[in-house]
Amino acid sequence: MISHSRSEELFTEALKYIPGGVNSPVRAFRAVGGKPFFVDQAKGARVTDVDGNEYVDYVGTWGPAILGHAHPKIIQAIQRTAERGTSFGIPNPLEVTMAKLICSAVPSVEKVRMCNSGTEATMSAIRLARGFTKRDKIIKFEGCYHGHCDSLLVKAGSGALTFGHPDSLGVPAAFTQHTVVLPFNDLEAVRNALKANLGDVAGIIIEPVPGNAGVYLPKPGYLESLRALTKDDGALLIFDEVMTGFRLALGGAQERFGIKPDLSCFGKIIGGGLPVGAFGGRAEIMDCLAPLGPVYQAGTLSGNPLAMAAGIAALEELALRDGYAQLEESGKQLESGMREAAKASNVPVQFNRIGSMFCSYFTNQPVHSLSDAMHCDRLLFAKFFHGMLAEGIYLAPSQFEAGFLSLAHTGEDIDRTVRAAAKVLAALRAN
Ligand code: KE4
Repeated sequence: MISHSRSEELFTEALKYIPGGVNSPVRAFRAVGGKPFFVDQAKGARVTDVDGNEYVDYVGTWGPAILGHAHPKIIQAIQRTAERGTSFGIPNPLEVTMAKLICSAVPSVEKVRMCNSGTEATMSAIRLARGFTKRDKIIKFEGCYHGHCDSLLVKAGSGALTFGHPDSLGVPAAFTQHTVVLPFNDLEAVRNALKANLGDVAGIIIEPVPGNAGVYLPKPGYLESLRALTKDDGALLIFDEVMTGFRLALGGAQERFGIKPDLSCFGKIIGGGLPVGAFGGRAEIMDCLAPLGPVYQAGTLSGNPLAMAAGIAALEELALRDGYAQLEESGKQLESGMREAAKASNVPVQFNRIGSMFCSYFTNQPVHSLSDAMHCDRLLFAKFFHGMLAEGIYLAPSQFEAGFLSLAHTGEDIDRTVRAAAKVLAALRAN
């Protein structure tokens, strides 16, 4: 019998001092019930909780752990760098290395500015788009999550969606009056919104592959049409690649789909597991940023040597190994196994995947948008989640989150995951 007694003690303690006992809502297991476990350590594709239970981890700290946890090259880079100081607030050579790595991997990025989270990256990109175009409106899409900055926390995905309040309390209407929210994969809605706000839209921000309402894909031609529509209108196309960047290809979703956005946002993988964000794009836009231009943006720890060293080690290892072919193979193996398990169990599951990002939607309808995803049976997902956890497989604790494969997941890990899914789905069917 798996014990969670130490995790439960810690959670009780945490609840006294931390709202909800967690430092980020999605970790609280509120969407699936039960209490979160506390991690003692993580290595490769495994996390081990404080009670000694080990899990195959498909959350990967929500995306950064694409090489697996505690990759030796990242740990060595952090150790070596930390001995020379952790933060200077003065330019350091690693910032130049990181900037060159991002610009060489993502051709649409001619210049890039580091920050400390994905939220900061998207918040800053929005301000920059408004400053560059001298327009106020921003178009975003239902179910897309761009972090928790006020003007984008509208019909957002991820935790906001999980807890059923996609619009957060505490955000005055005045802060979101310039935010237009549209359904994803609906070009007519974009055309009409651009027409209704002619000359007022500073930018369209989008997760090119939404990973914060599960995982669903842009319909063929959708992203290309957004590129053409924004070019005609003068609005900037902003790809939020905090999750997809360096995940779906070294050049992110924009490489995979062959699109050149005007601005791109990054995070997660480029920090090698340390706090990081970045936004970049055409030099004429980026040069509007202080200290060159009138758009202010700053950060005490932006470009700090530790996060740079960890991120550089991660990106160099990714480029060296060209791990994307391996991630595609692992994704294919997981997808075919999960589809087979679902079919054999007769439980309605739609398994969506692109590269190493995936989601099992508990519905008998295909999922191409948030409204499709909302038909899912969340109770069934919760039972599946806990059934898999009991089998030693840790999935994202919400139907509205993505799962991630890493280069540390082996074929045997995936086979074990598929066997567990077959067992859990059969039990769900039986009850
Ligand atoms: P952060 O501020 O959490 O570093 O990044 C915000 C963000 C921006 N854009 C995209 C596409 C993102 O996926 C995220 C953050 N993703 C969530 C996972 N769904 C982070 C997990 C959490 O909130 O704890």
